[in-house]
Amino acid sequence: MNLFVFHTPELIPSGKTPDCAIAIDVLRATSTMATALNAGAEAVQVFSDLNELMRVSESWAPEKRIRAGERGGAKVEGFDFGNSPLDCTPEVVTGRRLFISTTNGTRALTSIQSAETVIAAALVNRQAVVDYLLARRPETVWLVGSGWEGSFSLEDTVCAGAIAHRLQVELGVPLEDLAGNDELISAVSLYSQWQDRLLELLHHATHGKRLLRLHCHEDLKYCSQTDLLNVLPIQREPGVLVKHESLIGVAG
Ligand code: 3SL
Repeated sequence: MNLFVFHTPELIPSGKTPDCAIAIDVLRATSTMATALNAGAEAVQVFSDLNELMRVSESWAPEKRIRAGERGGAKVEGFDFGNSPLDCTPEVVTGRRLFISTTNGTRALTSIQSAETVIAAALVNRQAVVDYLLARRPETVWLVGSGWEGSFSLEDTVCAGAIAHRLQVELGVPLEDLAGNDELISAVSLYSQWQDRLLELLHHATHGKRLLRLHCHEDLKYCSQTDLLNVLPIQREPGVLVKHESLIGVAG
């Protein structure tokens, strides 16, 4: 396995696709997607554009859909949800499709949707992602941070490092054997330094501070937890992610 970290979707090399592409938006889109699927949502469908989301979801019965829209950290008027994972309780999401558009996370997923395998990762489902990679062993893996409007985000890179670090431990190989680029090594260093203080790191992050100004303390706490959910959101068709059902015993 050869792992590459790209801090933002803009840094993805053009004209190439990996065997497996992993979008990361710890605060908060991929944390929300993992939580919704874990709580029983039928699927998550992602959109870059809010109007397109409204148009496509219109053909779904209101009791079968949830519309989530976030811009600048806040809920978009007229939508059922903003982008808080804490809204995704089984009572509300079971059997419904989450139609979601966020500032950066859904854009990251859209930018990698042509890869053979597309996954959404966050700290909360880190081990599920690692288990899938260990079972399938894709040759080339991209870990793509969502960043914030084109710039680096601490929380996405630390999550990329958490995934790579765990893989390295489980495979028992030197990091050099896995690292496809320098960014991968720096992501693992970031994680190694902060692994016991992830909530504190999220408080230092620019987007963490933005969310704290919006009173999202509980969201930061939730999203800073590692290996909380055994769920793997995986793309079934472009833009539509479902819960991967067979993490155990998958042949290589
Ligand atoms: O940028 C995004 O996609 C977000 O997840 C932003 S927020 O955490 O909902 O503010």
